[in-house]
Amino acid sequence: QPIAILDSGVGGLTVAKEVLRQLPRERIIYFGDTARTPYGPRPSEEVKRFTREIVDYLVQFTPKMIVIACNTATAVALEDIQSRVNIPVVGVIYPGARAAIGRTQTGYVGVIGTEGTIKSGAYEQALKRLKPHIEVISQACPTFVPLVEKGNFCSDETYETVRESLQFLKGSPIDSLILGCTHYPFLAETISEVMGPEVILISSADETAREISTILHDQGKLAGSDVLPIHQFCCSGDPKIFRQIAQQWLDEQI
Ligand code: DGN
Repeated sequence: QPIAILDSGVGGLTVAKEVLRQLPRERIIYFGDTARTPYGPRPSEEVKRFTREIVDYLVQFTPKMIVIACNTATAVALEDIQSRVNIPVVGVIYPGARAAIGRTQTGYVGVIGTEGTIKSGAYEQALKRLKPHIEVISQACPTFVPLVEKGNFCSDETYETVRESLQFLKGSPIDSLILGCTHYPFLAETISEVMGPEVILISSADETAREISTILHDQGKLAGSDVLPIHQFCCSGDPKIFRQIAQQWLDEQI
């Protein structure tokens, strides 16, 4: 049985890559809703509906787990999906928050994400639940996802967009910055260049893959075969650009 991973587009590939690295025997089925990206500016009810539709599609493949590799969808639809299917459903917000708590020294944590994620306050809640006295400074970066979906990771335009968006956070006392959108690891080099070496960037991919591994292990559902699995990638929009980005990011033929 595969692990189903979904996102509004190519962002969830950053989680898929870490799952493939940590759990190379697992088969994955990925769905990127590239025709309807970005989710960030959409009303939460619409994101919830889109997430349900994708899950309804993915259950045909009888997955053993669903990974909502999109912060925007995790923020508004995780509980809804958990109540609709009887397999484990994992989001990316708690794992990201946990990773940040483990890394910050000063207790000042920055969060960047889509408008939907930042408006939901989901990271702030998760961080404060894990460590009540943490200081959280959040910033929505709505211009980042369209750059990534175009494959524009490191041009002058990208650098300028990132520099402008992060100006406020750069003047703040944070020592770690949560990339609270699964698309942002594609821009990590540029973000790091803008924020400087004293700010650690935290992606939820690593921690999410660890959580997946723990759940599968506890349920005795880790894949056992030595035969390398064949993965499936689906998208709702133009497969050409999706394939190009996926091949480049995962460094394999899609
Ligand atoms: N990858 C999605 C997230 O983590 O929020 C991006 C959402 C979007 O489509 N803007």
